[in-house]
Amino acid sequence: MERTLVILKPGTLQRGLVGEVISRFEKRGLKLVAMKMKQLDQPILDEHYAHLKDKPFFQWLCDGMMAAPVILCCWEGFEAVRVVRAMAGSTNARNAAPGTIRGDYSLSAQENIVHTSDSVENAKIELDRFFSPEDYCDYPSPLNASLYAPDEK
Ligand code: IDP
Ligand code: MG
Repeated sequence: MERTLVILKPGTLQRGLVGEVISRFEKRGLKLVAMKMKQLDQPILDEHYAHLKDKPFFQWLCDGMMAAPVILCCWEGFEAVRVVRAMAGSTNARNAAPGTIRGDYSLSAQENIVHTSDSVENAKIELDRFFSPEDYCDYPSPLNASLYAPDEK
């Protein structure tokens, strides 16, 4: 099964939307395998958003990500990276379709509720950035037979 990183951004915590957003992933059938609350700092954001360091909004983005703690989650499921990314919706929340997380809870290109990994390769790198092996919990998933067919992967 794939694993992907979701970061509930500071605004999500400050607006009291943590439960709502986590509930979406739970209801979809994804499995929560690691979760923690953390105050991010500039060095880890320089690494996490390295692909955006030349953008004019880079420091505003980092400041927003340091305004309050974030909730880091690892969700597991078949094709979880693609599924979770689709649930988040377009980066600019004003373009995000209703029914997506960004499209239902935000109106900004920057303050857009969640970070989601954009590829299987980046999910592995990002999960290693924020979680250690001992952060992951292994537990039975008795509903798997109701969530997936035997030949799905
Ligand atoms: P993503 O979060 O949808 O993967 P990225 O291009 O990786 O989008 O950008 C990371 C984050 O940078 C976005 O989630 C958003 O918070 C911020 N961002 C991206 N583009 C803009 C922009 O044009 N203006 C302001 N903030 C932006
Ligand atoms: Mg991205």
